[in-house]
Amino acid sequence: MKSGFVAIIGRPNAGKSTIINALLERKLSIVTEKAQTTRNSIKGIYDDDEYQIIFIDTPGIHLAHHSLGRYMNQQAFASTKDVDAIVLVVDGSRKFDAGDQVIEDKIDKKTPLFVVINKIDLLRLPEVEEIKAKYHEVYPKAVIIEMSAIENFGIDSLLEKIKPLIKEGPRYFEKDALTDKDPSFFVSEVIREKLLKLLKDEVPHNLAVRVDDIKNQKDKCIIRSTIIVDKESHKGIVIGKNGKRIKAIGMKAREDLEEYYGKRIFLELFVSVKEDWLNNQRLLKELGYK
Ligand SMILES: Nc1nc2c(ncn2[C@@H]2O[C@H](COP(=O)(O)OP(=O)(O)OP(=O)(O)O)[C@@H](O)[C@H]2O)c(=O)[nH]1
Ligand SMILES: [Mg+2]
Repeated sequence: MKSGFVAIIGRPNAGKSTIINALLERKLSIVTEKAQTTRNSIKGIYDDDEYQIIFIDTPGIHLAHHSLGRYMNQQAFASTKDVDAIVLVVDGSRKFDAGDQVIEDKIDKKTPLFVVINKIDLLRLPEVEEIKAKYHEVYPKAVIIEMSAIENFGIDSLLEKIKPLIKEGPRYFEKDALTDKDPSFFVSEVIREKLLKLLKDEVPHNLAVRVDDIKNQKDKCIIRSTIIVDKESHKGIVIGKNGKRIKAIGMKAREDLEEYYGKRIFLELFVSVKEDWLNNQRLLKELGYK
């Protein structure tokens, strides 16, 4: 058996989580059109009997304005330590800028690097060539791969190019395992995804989801969860007029969770205000950002 670890890093919104989901052919990591969707490193396990490759999805590297943001960046860079390869995902429709330079400055140059130019479905051919040339100049030793993750283009090519780097090793996780995270992490992420999708502006970035209880019974699963916001005004926005918005969020989350658990879900959502939790070390830890 061959086994190894591969970190997937890049700027927010580049398509990292979309790519890990496509590699695993399962929905592991939440995806939204908003930047800074992923907040933790998440291991996704690919296993085809010959190879077990543990892909690590990571938060987008950005200029942090609070402790949570610093934690997210630290998670991303820490994930690149002791891996067999790094996959740097870039949004091909954006020009190389100072934020991309920060990554170049910090990235470990000894680890084999793949640069994935994603979202090529949005580009014309000369634009693809231009951005490839730029990344070839910045990372002369990297293998550059064109991709459109939403169209599943380039995913197999990436996998086939990574495989030769993976050496003999143990099966680190059970064959059927999808991730290293426990079910409550998955549940909280599904709820957070719906919040991100149904809320506008700064609200989604300032909230967290805590799962208080999961009662997984034979024919149903009862889940209690609290949405943490950092301002009283945000609480009202999350709840909506006559509770309309939180109801919609709960309904959408329940649909996904019923599919995941394969049984009926009873989901109870609460909203709690914890001022400036994004800078509170104790709360960050409690919410799994540690
Ligand atoms: N047009 C296009 N959109 C894409 C492609 N891949 C991903 N997207 C979209 O880009 C947005 C961000 O995708 P994510 O996978 O959440 O990006 P991410 O890099 O994980 O983002 P963070 O977790 O915020 O760092 C979503 O709206 C995706 O549907 C692609 O190949 N083409
Ligand atoms: Mg992501």
